Amino acid sequence: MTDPLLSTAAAQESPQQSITPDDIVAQMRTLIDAIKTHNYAYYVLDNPILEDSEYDQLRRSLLELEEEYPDLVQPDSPINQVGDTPLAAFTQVTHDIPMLSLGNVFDYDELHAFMRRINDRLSDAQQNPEYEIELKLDGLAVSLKYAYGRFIQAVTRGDGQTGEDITQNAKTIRNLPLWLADAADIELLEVRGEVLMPKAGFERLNRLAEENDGKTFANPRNAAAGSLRQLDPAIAASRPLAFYCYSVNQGLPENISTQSAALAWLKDIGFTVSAVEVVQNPREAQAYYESVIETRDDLPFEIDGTVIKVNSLALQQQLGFLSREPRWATAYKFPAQTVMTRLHAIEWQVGRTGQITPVGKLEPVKVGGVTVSNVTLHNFGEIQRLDVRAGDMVSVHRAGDVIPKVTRVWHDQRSEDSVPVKLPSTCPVCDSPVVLPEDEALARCTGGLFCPAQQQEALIHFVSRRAMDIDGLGERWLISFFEHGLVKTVADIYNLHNHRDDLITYEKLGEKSVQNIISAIEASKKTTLSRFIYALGIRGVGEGTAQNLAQQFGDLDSLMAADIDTLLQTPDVGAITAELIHEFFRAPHNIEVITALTEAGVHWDKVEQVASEGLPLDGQTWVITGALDSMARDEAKAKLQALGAKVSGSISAKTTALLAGDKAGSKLTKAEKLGVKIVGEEEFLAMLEDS
Ligand code: I6G
Repeated sequence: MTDPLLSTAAAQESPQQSITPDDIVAQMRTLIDAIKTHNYAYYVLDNPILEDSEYDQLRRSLLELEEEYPDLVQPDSPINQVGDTPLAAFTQVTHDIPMLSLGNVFDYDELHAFMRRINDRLSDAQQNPEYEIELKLDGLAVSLKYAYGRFIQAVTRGDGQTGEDITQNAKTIRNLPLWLADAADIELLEVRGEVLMPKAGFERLNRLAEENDGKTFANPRNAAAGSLRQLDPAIAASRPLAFYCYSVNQGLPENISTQSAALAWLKDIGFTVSAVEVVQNPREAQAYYESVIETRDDLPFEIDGTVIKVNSLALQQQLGFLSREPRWATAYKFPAQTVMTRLHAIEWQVGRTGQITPVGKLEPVKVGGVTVSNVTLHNFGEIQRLDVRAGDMVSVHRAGDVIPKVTRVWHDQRSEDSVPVKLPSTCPVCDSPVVLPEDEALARCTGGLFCPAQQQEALIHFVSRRAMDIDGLGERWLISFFEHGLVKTVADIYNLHNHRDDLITYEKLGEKSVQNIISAIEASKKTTLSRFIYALGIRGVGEGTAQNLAQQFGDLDSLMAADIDTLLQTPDVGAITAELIHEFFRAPHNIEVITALTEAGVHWDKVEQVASEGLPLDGQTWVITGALDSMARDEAKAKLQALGAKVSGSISAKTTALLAGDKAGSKLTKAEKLGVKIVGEEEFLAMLEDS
């Protein structure tokens, strides 16, 4: 992005030109407009139109002009929007007109009742007035004052009567106008609105805090409140805040007679306002409310409802106030998206592919309009991250169609006898051992072939074309046989011929269809070792890995007996997969099923293993550590193995060489200690090239 404005300051240095004050002001105004446009795009729309460096240059150009011509500094110059000196405390300010709160409605009936109450107070001629609807932004209400167009004061709502003077902080809000040229003849203009932090800015701020081990905020509203409450305006200036105006409380031009026109005027004179809709009746108000619910996730800021106001300002005045709320306006709130409840228990569920996930059992609670009694806690790592225990009070969040989530644990309310959660060591369904491979988030049940929670998935995979290829035993029949209890494990498939009558009775299959199924099952008994390994459905073992395992081990017994280091010699098998294979063959139930399969007659021809003899690295053992620039470690491993080397996971005196990439750690130290040859990535690539 280049911008002709970037050269503005340089142009004014030319000695030939005679520059008038008007020229300088024109240059300043052009720069100010460009900076404001960028500020709006960046802070309000989160859609920057300039590179950071270009933006900085615009500001520098303006600053240079202002330093050289201090008398010409424009009242709305954004140069000052970076923060003054820190304050010792905020001053209390009494509002000229109290800052009231709004009543709430939560459904159509309540909305209707609100409008009926208004009708009850209006004359026959005034019945069913027009309403204006705005978004209810989830920020902090503030009042701003302008004297003859110049921003002079910002005050928080406080208790409604008295708030805190946050003028210095408010001045740093990039879309808050410091000068209103079109209101220069208004002695005192008071507007009110919300200061908020747009979602994208909030996420950026929290990400930055996390990277620097700083404090993160629970939500954009807290972040906005925390930012406004900073005594040091420089900190507030560094926060991505925005101001959205929703009312004029003093100084509105007399020709403006409706709330919607007041907002249009505010927009015209330089304020940011959110969407405005004018409706004629409760049905239209309801339809708009529902459309906002649909699109709320696409908005750049968080909202918690809509605000419905009688549009006529005269009628507003006539209706007046009831205690601390206007009678002519109400918030139509969205169902709460975050609520607190008690987490009674944490149960472990086994997924169709063996993943063990913790599920929180909640005291049922309404969130985002639906009752929630279960919440996924995703994995053991998430439990540790949240530090959540059975019995804790938790905040549950549900937005749109997104599944509910625990967003906060109220540790200060924890009972003293609560105990930390432990990962179960055995599967809650089949009792097989549970593994949590290093670097993996999900724990898994190792009883793949036996575990009832996984059996249906295991069956479908087993008969599939690229596995045992039992053509004729389609998924539909298989699931039905499973549901009727005719097959539980994959080994039961080879016993179906003893249930011919059941097949005919349950599924109303003809003799011929049954015979076809049984023949297909019989034909599948002759297979290959690699298909059989693949058919077992071991996690991480796809077709390619199954072929490599068959080639590496030659027979099933050797594969089943292999330890992790031996498994790691197989091309394509990394630490996680090696651990999963190892565990799979240690689960007694899996062995039972495999034995039943071979006893039923499943067999394969002997595997022809390709000898590594004569290959350049035959007889050598390599270890790989660190990150390689040119390829993944698995690829490097496959290349070494293709050259005849064995690749091991640990360094010993028997290691021939260590291939050391970037950030090599303890393996490099150990190799150096043992005098093992160390090969860098360049040398390795040259070696591949040579061979
Ligand atoms: O707290 C508020 C938020 C939004 C409001 C409000 C509003 O309009 C969009 N409007 C009024 C009139 C009041 N509070 C009192």
